[in-house]
Order: sequence, then C-alpha cells, then structure tokens
Amino acid sequence: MKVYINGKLVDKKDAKISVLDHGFLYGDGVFEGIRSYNSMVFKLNEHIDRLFESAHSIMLDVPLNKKEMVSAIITTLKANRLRDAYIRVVVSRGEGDLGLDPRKCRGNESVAIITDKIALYPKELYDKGMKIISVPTIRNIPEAVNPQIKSLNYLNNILAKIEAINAGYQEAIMLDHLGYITECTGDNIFAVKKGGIYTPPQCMGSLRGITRDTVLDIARESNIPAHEHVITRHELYISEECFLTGTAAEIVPVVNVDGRIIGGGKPGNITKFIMKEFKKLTQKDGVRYKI
Ligand code: PXG
Repeated sequence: MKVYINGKLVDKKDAKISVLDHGFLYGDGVFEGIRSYNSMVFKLNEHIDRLFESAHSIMLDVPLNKKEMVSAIITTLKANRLRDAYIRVVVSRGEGDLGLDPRKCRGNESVAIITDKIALYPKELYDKGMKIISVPTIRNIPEAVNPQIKSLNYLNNILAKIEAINAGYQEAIMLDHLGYITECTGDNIFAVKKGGIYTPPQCMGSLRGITRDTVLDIARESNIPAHEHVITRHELYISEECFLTGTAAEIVPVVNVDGRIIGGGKPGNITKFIMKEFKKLTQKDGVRYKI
C-alpha cells in the first residue's frame, strides 16, 4: 500500500509523521473521509470544499490548492490500483514544539492521503436495520468547537461511541445541550413521518454531511417532502422510519431507538427507496479516473 505524504508516495511502513506534529499532540488539524465507486470519486469537489472550509475556520494553511489536492488524491488511488476505495485526507498543523502556539508549526503543515478498500458493516445490518441508543455525552456546542469543523479531535464522538458499545449497541445518538437530537458519532440522522423526511438543521450542532445533502436532494427530486427541523427523542421514537447517512456507512436503516421499536422493526419503504436511489447515484456520478 502506498500512502501520500507531503508530495511523496511512500510505502505504508514508511508513512510516518513526527511525534511533535500538532495533529498528534493536540488533534490540531482537519480531515475528510471520501469514497470512490467504480473508478469515480463521489462528491469529490464537495469534500474538498468542506476540507478547505474546516481549515479556513481553524486558520490552517493547506499547503496544496484545491486542484493540487484533487490531483494528489487521484494519484494515490492510481498508485494503489483502487477502483472502489475509502480515501482519508488529513491536513495537520505540522511539526512544532511542546506548546500550543501554532506559530511554531508555520510552514510545516502536513498532508497525508491514505486510500484503502472499504470496510462496510455486514450486509445483514442493511437488510435488518440497526438498534441505536442515546448516550450521556452531548455533542460539542457550536460556540465551543463547531461540529461543522471536521477536526482531528474526535474525542467527543469517541466518548459517545464508547458509551454505546458499553451499553451493547453499535451506534450512539448524540443530543445537544438542550436535549435535541444532533447526529450519531460518524453519521447524520433522519426520521420519516407521514411520508416526509426530517433531519436536524446544521446549526443545531451536527456536521453538514455530504451524504445527508445528497439524500435531501434525492428526496426533493422524488417529491418526498424534506425538512431540516429540530427533532426531539420523542419524535424519533414515534417516527415511522429512521435511517443514518455517512460516507463510510452510506445509508443504514434504524429499527430501534432507546428500546422503542421503529416502523414495526423493519426497514421502511422510504428508507429502502432512498438506499436504492443513492446507490444508483454512486454508480454514475463522480470524478472519473483511469487505473
Ligand atoms: N457526522 C459526523 C460527526 C461525521 O464524522 C458524518 C456526520 C457524515 O458526513 P458525510 O459527509 O460523510 O456524509 C460524518 C462523517 C469513520 C468515519 O471512520 C466517519 C466519517 C468520516 C470519516 C470516517 O467512521 N463520518
């Protein structure tokens, strides 16, 4: 496996970053998780835009421009001969010293691109649906570190994931400081009620997911009413269907929330329709490359 680090493609065993890199010391950096299907990178420009927005917000200079970033990603995919891949792009503040001051890292910002085969949840989960649970750790409030920033510090989400796993569940629902639903640890969440789909507005403390936006587009084009609206736990419990969206997991039906059965315990028709339409899109849209 070849990994891109700061302009070079190196073997995985040589793909190393300094222990003084502020990405390692402080989680000071940003990342993206992207996928390619059938030699096409899905929503590549949207991911690159979000990466640069995250970097801009934390005042991190990305050492490549957007065009160079696209070309580095494609080069890495080609070097690994991957047609269907998971792509992780990491930009960190770079090597500094043992202090928070990011000025010490200036000029050392580092870019790593790791591509690999994708590890999906088992097919059974997509057929039968997932059980999820709300957990004590709340999502970062937007006035602290805004969840729109896809930063290298995922401790907030990792704590929630640990709490879900300890309770015997695979995924956690994270609430905000007022108790409203925000998202899961690496996925956005949707509820279906009376034929319409509902997801929390992005200002409520969730990441503006690219899969989420794609699902909203699919719904609008298919005349399924789509709403960005605050959701309480009660509203999720009485929803007819529920599903999660994310680049890694794609679209996962949810059939049980905090012990309440959703939609008779089976993935619903709107969820299945959206899964089908999403799959079609991934097979035909994207930035093409040749291996
Ligand atoms: N919320 C959070 C907190 C995320 O990290 C999503 C929602 C979904 O966004 P997209 O744009 O992917 O639809 C994410 C992204 C992982 C992993 O290893 C998860 C994500 C990204 C990269 C890796 O589980 N989730």
